[in-house]
Amino acid sequence: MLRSSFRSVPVLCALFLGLPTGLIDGGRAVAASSPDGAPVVFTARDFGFTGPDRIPAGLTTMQVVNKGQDAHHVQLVKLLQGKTAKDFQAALKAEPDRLPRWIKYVGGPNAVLPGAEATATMHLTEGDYLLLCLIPDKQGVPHMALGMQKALSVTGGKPALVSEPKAGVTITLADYRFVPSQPITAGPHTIRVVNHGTQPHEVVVLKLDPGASARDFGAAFEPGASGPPPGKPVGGVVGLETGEHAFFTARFEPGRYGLICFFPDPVTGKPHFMHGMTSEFTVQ
Ligand SMILES: [Cu+2]
Repeated sequence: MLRSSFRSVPVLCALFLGLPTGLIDGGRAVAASSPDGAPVVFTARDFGFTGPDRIPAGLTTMQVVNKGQDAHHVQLVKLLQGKTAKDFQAALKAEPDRLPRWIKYVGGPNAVLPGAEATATMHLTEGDYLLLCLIPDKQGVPHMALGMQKALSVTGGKPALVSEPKAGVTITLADYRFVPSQPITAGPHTIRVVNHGTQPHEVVVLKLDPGASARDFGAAFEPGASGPPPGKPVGGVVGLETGEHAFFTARFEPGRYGLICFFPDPVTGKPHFMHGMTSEFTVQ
């Protein structure tokens, strides 16, 4: 299942099929009213998101609860130039092999398995956003083309958070590597992620099987690979633009972990892990 979830990320951009109209939830606007610091919760299923249609601008903690049978994440993108969710669908139909240039990658909680949840915190300015799941199914069709798109309006109002969370560790994203500021210890952590690369990057945190590397995990999704990936995704932050930062929270148990980026390189088309964007660490 997980294997199929990530297998086609290398060719993700080639796999956007024509999107049926009406996939994007056009339901009533519902404002999220969360107490101080409480996350805005979205539920992921096979294949769709449910959650609020409208939230206040500002520092926002977003949680994805995976109630599906497959791995899911939330890639939050901002629609620029006054574009709408319908424009997004039309652009993908017209040019199925790439995402439109007028979107901005603004993070979101990264992949978790069924029954698990992940949390990320981002600065959200006013505007129109989409929640997307870029993870492909067994046939290589991204979940977003199967219905995992949700419109989100970010408007003025009182944000749930007023100051950034305190992060003990920063993971810097570069072309093509992860640079942690210090070792990650056992227990719960809030981790700051900043992209100092020249293109969007993500960080997927992996709980690795004994003896496995993050590169081994990535290799399980390359064409022709067989067998399940040696580990599982336990969150992180999905694609972030150059210069942007976000936070995620995760609880680390003693053991072996990895970091990996599946974002495709615009020149080679290969996922960044094939350019070396993986690393491992041991939590004592
Ligand atoms: Cu990357």
